[in-house]
Amino acid sequence: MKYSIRIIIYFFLIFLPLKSEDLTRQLPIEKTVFLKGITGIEHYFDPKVLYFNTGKLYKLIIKNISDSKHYFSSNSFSKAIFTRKIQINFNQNKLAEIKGIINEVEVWPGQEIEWWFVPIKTGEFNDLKCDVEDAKNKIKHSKMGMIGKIIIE
Ligand SMILES: [Cu+2]
Repeated sequence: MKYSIRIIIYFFLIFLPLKSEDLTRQLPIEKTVFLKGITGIEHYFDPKVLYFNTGKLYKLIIKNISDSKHYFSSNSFSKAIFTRKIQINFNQNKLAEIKGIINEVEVWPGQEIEWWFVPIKTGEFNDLKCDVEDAKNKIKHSKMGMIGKIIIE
């Protein structure tokens, strides 16, 4: 009898940690990417390289501190993650949550959004770009240097 109780306890100790959990309900790891630049001169992501790990929940704040609107667009990255939501805040209050598959976001000057996601696939994604056209010289921001890389390990 004692022996079988011990077996049951061992069974729980071994298999309980393997119980699956909802990965989208973890405490998020916060990261910020700034959209920077001056119309007619330069546009860029800061940092230009973003790192993430699979299985972790991230809250990526995409913050536009420039004088132009910008895209944060990477097709291959969007296929390597599960998006929990895009959250839009206004004056520290939640304004909206958008759910579903997101490929691209556009952020206006002085504004920011939060992209909540869990990376599910590893890889090096070189297609991060902004294809907004510069209001002065009519060249795409990506051609003026607004490109970047996302690495999921
Ligand atoms: Cu741009």
